[in-house]
Amino acid sequence: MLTSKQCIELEATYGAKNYKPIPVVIHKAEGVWVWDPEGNKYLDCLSAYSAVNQGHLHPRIVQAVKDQMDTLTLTSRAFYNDRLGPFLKKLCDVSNLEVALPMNTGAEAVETGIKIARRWGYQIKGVPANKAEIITAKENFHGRTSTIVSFSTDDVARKDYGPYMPGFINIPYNDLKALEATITPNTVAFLVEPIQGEAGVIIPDPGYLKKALEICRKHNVLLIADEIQTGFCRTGKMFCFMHDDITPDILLVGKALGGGVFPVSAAITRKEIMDVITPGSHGSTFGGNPLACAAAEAAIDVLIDEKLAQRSQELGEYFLTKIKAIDSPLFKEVRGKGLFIAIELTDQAGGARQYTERLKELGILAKETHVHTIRLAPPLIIQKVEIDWAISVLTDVFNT
Ligand code: IF1
Repeated sequence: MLTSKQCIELEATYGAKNYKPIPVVIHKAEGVWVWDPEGNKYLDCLSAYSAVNQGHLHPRIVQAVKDQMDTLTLTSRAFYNDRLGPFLKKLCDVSNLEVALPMNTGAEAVETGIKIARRWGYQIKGVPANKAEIITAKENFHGRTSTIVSFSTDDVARKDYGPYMPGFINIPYNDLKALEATITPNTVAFLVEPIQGEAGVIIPDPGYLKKALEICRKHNVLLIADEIQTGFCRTGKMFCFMHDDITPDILLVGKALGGGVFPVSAAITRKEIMDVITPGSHGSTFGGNPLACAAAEAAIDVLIDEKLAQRSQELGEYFLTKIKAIDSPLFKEVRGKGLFIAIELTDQAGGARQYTERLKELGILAKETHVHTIRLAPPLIIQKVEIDWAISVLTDVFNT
């Protein structure tokens, strides 16, 4: 077996330098725990950016994939396969929506949402050709394609990738007045994260999404919710929009839909909107493949049968309360919804990275976001004793 050092050196030599990982090599995993090649054990408090909500190697998901692997893996969409229909039905049922278009990565789901909204704008709303506008929020993160980085406000993600895609207008997050003031007759959609993940778990005022939807309805604009990170029980409900008792016009999902096994994503909407997508106008070789569908169906079943929304809600509250109780001069703010938690450190703390590296030394894997924030998002199957252990480590690191 390669040592951690060898693995890191190989990546440094043969890999592009588009990441700066915490210096830990993960060799195997089970549930909330991961191990490096030397046998050190760590609590995973990132969950692959919420793609492993069900826990690593969930036996039911692994079994579903193994069974499917022996039967059928890939057909393309040139033919039907017997796993896609049942998967789409399940996905629509849990989303309160009617029809879904399966893709692979989150960025592809976002691209799909943009394409649906633009077509809807031209063909249903009657926007003049090539004039469609989509409103987005500053500090957004929706992925890394050339179109998506066009409306990023993060210079690191965007710089020197132009020419940029036109047709996007950024407004401040959590600002309903700006939303209404920015809508024009050519606005087709407002694309927004219900909680901004990469920006540092930024939670808008209660009712933000509900009021945004009202404004969108009033002006015949589609609300597109990017729940790629907030979805599938991360925030204490199946989807974050459910806290507001609404349903967006277009819902974008990914990450945990693949059960930690495959990239599986989708754009989900109502029939009358999705009908603008016609044969040949969109697709993907791997989107809707039977292996992905098997993983995704099991992934959704696990969330429901193990009541992971409720667990996320209850354990999230417990974890958040306990973190807030750590008396640390380094904390500027501790916030969260469900098991989606962030610790924002003071400027004096000198950057979050040294603390994520220290946490790693003590057996907790977490990742800083931007300079000052540490995100804590363990698999939703985490147990109270494991949270208690994490609190003791966090106390060691921060109660200085
Ligand atoms: C990386 C961040 C998290 C997302 C939302 C779409 C996508 C993402 C709300 C695109 C992806 C990932 C990408 C990953 C790191 C991670 C991330 F820090 F970059 F912003 F989670 F916070 N919408 N987020 O959060 O999905 O195409 O990646 O499947 O390394 O870029 P994707």
